[in-house]
Amino acid sequence: MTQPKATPVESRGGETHQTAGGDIPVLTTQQGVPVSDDQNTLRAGPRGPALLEDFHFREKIFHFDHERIPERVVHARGYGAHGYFESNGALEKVSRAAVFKKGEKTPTFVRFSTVAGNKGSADLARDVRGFATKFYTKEGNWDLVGNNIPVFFIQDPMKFPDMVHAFKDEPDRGFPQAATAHDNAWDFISLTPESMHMVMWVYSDRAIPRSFRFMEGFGVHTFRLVSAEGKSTFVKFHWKPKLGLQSVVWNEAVKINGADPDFHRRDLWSAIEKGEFPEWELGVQLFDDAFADKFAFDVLDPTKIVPEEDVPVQVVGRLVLDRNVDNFFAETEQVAFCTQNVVPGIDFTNDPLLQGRNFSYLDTQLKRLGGPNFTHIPINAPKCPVMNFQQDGHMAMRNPKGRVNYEPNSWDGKSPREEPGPRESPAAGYTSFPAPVEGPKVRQRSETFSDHYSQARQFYVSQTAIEQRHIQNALVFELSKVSRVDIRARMVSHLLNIDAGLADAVAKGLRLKEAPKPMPAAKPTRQDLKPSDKLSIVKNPPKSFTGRTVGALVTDGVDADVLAGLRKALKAEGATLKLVAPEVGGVKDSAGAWHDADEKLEGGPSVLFDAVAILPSKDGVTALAHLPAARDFIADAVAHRKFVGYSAGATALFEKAGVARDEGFVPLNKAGDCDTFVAACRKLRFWDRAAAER
Ligand code: HDE
Repeated sequence: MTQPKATPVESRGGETHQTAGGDIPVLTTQQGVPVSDDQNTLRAGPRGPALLEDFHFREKIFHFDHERIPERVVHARGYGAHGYFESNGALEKVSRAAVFKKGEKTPTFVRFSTVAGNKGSADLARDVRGFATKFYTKEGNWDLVGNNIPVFFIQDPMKFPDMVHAFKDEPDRGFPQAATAHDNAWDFISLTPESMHMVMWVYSDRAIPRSFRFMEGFGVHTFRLVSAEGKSTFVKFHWKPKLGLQSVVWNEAVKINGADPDFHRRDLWSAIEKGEFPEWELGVQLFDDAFADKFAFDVLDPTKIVPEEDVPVQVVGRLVLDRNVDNFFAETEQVAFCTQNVVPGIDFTNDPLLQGRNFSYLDTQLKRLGGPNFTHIPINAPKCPVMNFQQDGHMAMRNPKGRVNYEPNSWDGKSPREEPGPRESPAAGYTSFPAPVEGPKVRQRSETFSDHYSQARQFYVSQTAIEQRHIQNALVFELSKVSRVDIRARMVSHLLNIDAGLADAVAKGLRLKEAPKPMPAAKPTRQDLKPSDKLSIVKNPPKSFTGRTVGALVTDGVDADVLAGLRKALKAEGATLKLVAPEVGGVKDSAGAWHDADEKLEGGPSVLFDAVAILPSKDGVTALAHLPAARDFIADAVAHRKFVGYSAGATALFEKAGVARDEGFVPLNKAGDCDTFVAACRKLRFWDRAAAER
């Protein structure tokens, strides 16, 4: 465990007035005036009216009234952590960026987020997750503002406000919160065929990750890397989680949102507090103009991927998150990512969405952080020298001395000057890659952006049967919340262009009275692309239970050896054991030893764990089986295809809960059985039980 943090008073202190007693700082106003009474306002007599001259009260309330800043217009709910990026040097020849030099360790700050919900919404909303990384490099800040899904809904930034309006709560009624299961969202989607590929991803398990630690990240757009010699290479960025990918199932997500709306932020925070630092590999797909020209899709189209089978992902470094924030507002809330923040050796392409983003992020920070000096806030300030002649403005914190505030000047010759190069010199300033540009001014979508169904199909057919069923169920769930039948039918028309089986399952799930016709497509000849195994989560299991948690339901008399064995086996795996008991105080084991519980049963449902162990004693199970929360605990674990370890005493609870044992159940009668149980848990889910699911 890390050391407890400094108390707020200490960390807010610095030099302080001391109390008469000596070592406690005196409370002061913002002006530093010592306060004698912080409990009572100044008034004319004990029962009289408040006095306007109470400057302490007025200042305190004034400051409180202004505590909130506008939440982000999208990605409002997020959670951040500090860490570092360590380069393995594989990109040294491809990019001149210092961040990619072999062995270079660059401090980073990452913020994960959901997109649609407000700041107080629940973590397990079905949504894209933001994965934004700020690299404080020696040559300035580089922001890689990505998502956990490699494509996007739209191809042109002009449509972003419409898309966001349609997805968020409806303007007349102000709901639903953090959900696309409503008419406006599906009206927009079904009128926007370019979103179909993204629809496959968002209604797959990718949009309900088990935790931030178990999800991939993507830069989405094609970027450029530029070498010291000025050679450009196209690049797509990937973050690959060291712990592998894992998602929850929808019924679990719904229940987690009730049981622990902070499930994802708590998970990240606790992992870092425990010293289990989450880690990702940074991977790149590199390709040149020749590949871009022959590739079946336009590499500038953000609704398309480049399959890993076509261009393999090469690992170029690792990201480790090893420090929680000290102050959520100062760091996570005030961090300002801007896609325009690039460093020498990293450049943009003409992806229209990326070009639009480059305007939006800078603009939105002005509103959110209140002025042009948001780069002075410590979380946004580069960790390399910053020297220019920009000055003044709201909250200016960097205020240089002296007379010179312009360039060129003829004063002391020590004020900053630009450094044009040569490019290969490490000191050379940022130069844009001189990509030739010509053409008429038009508002026109390129023909090469017009195939909206082929990659959507490729994603769908690359999934396992269980993952396909989850997509079908998600679409049926969402469209069942849409009141207009014509919108439901319009969506099925699109699905007919993706996969007949998918369209059929959704049409049946909705019970459409009439079978819709396929949507006329801009490019009617959908290509049947080769399936890509990398697109499936289930086909790429982590083969380890590291970083996961078992919830053990225990009563008095729990077998002391089994409990010790389970703790040991999980520790060896790098996993955690949490005890769930009828009372939070804890239980006494069969040897008479006391174990504090981590959760009271009602507050620790099985949805919060990756696998469960049901370990009541034979005496303890009778009372346990009477508790609805105990029956839900096991029934949900089974419905969510979790592995179940169990004591002999547990069978009475299974009977009461109407649960039948299968091969996903592992008996835990002695300490030695625990290794078998943990080995089973490495598969994460007993998917074979899925046969029972519709
Ligand atoms: Fe964003 N996006 N976005 N976005 N985005 C914002 O900037 C925008 C897009 C992403 O944790 C905003 O600081 C436009 C794609 C993340 O602070 C805003 C378009 C991708 C975050 C904005 C897009 C993203 C944002 C709101 C279409 C994945 C959270 C607050 C042209 C590659 C960053 C803010 C954080 C945040 C605009 C599309 C990722 C309004 C106009 C594609 C992870 O500027």
